[in-house]
Amino acid sequence: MIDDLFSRLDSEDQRREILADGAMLLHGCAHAQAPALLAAVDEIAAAAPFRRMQTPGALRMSVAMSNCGALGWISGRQGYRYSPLDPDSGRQWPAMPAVFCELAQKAAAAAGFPGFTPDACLINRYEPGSKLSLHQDKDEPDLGAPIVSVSLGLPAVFLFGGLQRKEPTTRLLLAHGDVVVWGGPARRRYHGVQTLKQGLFPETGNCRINLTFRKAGPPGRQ
Ligand code: MD6
Ligand code: FE
Repeated sequence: MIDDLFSRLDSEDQRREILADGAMLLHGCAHAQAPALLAAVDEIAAAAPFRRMQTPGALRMSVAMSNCGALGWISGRQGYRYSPLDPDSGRQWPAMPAVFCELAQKAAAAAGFPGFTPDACLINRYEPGSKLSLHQDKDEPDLGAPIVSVSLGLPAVFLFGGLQRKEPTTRLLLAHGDVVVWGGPARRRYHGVQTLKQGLFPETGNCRINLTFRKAGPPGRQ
């Protein structure tokens, strides 16, 4: 009886929500893998520590970042780009763990993008007070591949806009285990994350961790 109730809640927790043409929210899709994902984040951060990067305008981002995979997203006075090396250590980024890759592939396929093979995973760490301003993801040469975004830890309000910065945004609460996939016509939509509120989520040390999986290498190459 109780088991029935929980399996029903589990399946309800896995509902899919279409956000726009090409964008889908898979509620709870990463819930079962969350402990393994968080353990892997700790290992990655031991080799490539979280750091608050500088923007081209010389401001410091409030979100702390690291990467894993063949390419990592970096920001500095020279602009935004992908690099095979961590500029802080001069070494390659840690390899992408199998549990990351498998989840990203599964989520992309569930959202209608089969065959997604990410070569980059940007790891964002938000502490209460951190936010990410409205932006487009356009540093990847192959805009045909989707982005898979996994939310862990404290909930955050995600702002989902249009193709022009001035278009209105919708607010979306992203909870622990939620996965957003977007590609196709949604790939260049503006989006951001509102200032993270205080909360209790001991598994992540009271912060929010976001994994965004991308294909950042040249088009066609897998
Ligand atoms: C975040 N996410 O959720 C930041 N970008 O912390 C992103 O900037 C993002 O979630 C592209 C696609 C999905 C995303
Ligand atoms: Fe983004």
